[in-house]
Amino acid sequence: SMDDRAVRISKFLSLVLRHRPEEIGLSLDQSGWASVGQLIEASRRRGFEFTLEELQNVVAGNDKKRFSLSEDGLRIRANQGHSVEVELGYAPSVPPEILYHGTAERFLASIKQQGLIKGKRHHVHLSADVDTATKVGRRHGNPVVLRIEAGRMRRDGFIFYLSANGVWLTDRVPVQYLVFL
Ligand code: HQG
Repeated sequence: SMDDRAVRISKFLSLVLRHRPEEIGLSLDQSGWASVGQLIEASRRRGFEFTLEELQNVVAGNDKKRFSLSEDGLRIRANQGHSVEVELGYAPSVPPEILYHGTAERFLASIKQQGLIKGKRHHVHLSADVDTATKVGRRHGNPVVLRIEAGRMRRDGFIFYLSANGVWLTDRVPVQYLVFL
């Protein structure tokens, strides 16, 4: 499991690689990749120091495999969850018949009206198992897990992507594909 230091580095990486690269003067390319050297240097300049080895250990040991290094090890990106404009380049995939979404009780009334919408992120995030969905929901409050008829959605023309760390992504989930358990 991740120790405190690794969690701190992971949270910092999520911030700069998904949401606020400009905060440390970092630039991401259009696929979301940043230079590892520039990342370490830009972070150090802003007062958060970590070594290349620590970075590599965070990528390899991350509980949700949030980040990938390029094959040559020179670039890094977040696998999903961005709010900045990036094109991750995942190919459309055929989802399992049923996927799950973890949310909080207080969002249910609104979800029943609008379906699942993506908010600040690029996609709605779906999980292949109830356990993961429950954990995702708990981040927002009293967790509730919704079933999504992903197979039927796909046959109706909706497109699904599978991120490098196993998160299913789609643009939106209209109410008629949601099952409220
Ligand atoms: C909710 C984590 C009202 C939605 C996780 C969620 C995930 C609505 C919240 C990843 C709604 C958005 C993403 C509607 C959706 N009305 N609320 N119509 N439609 N919502 O954090 O899915 O640990 O942007 O249910 O593992 O919770 O960061 O999305 O509760 O993969 O790597 O609006 O973040 O990964 O919240 O989580 P978020 P999420 P990391």
